[in-house]
Amino acid sequence: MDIGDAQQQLSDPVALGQALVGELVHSLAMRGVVHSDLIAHAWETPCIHLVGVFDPDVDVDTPVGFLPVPDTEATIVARASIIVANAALGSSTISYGSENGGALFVNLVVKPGEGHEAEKSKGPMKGHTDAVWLPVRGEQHPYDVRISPSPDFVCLAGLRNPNQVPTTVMPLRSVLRHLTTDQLHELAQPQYIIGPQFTFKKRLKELFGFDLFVEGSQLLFWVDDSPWIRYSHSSTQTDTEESKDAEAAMDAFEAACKVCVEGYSLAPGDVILVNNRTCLHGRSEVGEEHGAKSRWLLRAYGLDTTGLDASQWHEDSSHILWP
Ligand SMILES: O=C(O)CCC(=O)C(=O)O
Ligand SMILES: [Fe+2]
Repeated sequence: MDIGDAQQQLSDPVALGQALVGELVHSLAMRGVVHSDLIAHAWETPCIHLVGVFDPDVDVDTPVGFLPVPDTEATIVARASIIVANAALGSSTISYGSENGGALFVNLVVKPGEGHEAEKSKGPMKGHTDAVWLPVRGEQHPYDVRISPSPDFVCLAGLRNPNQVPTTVMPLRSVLRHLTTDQLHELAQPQYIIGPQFTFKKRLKELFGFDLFVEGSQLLFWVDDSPWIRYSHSSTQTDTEESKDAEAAMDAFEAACKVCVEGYSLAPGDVILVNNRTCLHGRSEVGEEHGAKSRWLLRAYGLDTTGLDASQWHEDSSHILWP
């Protein structure tokens, strides 16, 4: 297949996922794996680490920004691997129009220079869920009913990771074991204020105005007896005038995350799917090195889109969600 054909197929991830998943489900069945058991397992596992699923030989330097993703054989097969992995879990590979122009895949790399974005790209990340300003699946956003849920899965493909910098995962059930019943109760009250993560901020401000804080948000949810979380240290606040207990519960939660860290070092050719409901994720410090052969992951999101309304999709796209 030439690059043009591959680009064409990647531009319709729904069709590509459907085309590839049949074969995958069949070969799993030959090994005695029942498809519905695989999906159930994915929801009981904080992070699925697929080792050596694509040939990572990449003949271009590591990019220095989220976009563009260079079209090479390795990045194409990495992207197709994520699309089929999501499809196997009953998820669609999706993006949001307000983040990175709706790009389905972005480079996670070190950005050279100074300023907030460059610094963030080099540093460690504490436990967070991605797209925290968006509601969890099943909840409505107070600004507009069209606002789509945050992703169920954060999907990362390893192209280069020379210093084996781990992506960190904090399973929520382990974190919650460190908290008291009162703290759990506080976290599940609609009393927190959530701001947007920086990758969404500019476009969301254009759409909704300056004050993007969502008040009255829960951080902890119980969905069919499973705990779900919506949290980012930098984007989650309390109204400190009234809510000392709410703030203390958040501090205890933050401390508990620190003692529940598991590391997943993505080797070139690996894919991980981190559950964005039942765990938090972050990473260790990356360092200054950029471009050349420095760390390079691709990221996409997976979401069960079956309950979404037609108005939540961007027009003319099978994968870009609103906003
Ligand atoms: O670099 C990593 O391993 C994870 C990065 C991440 O979680 C993010 O960019 O939101
Ligand atoms: Fe993240």
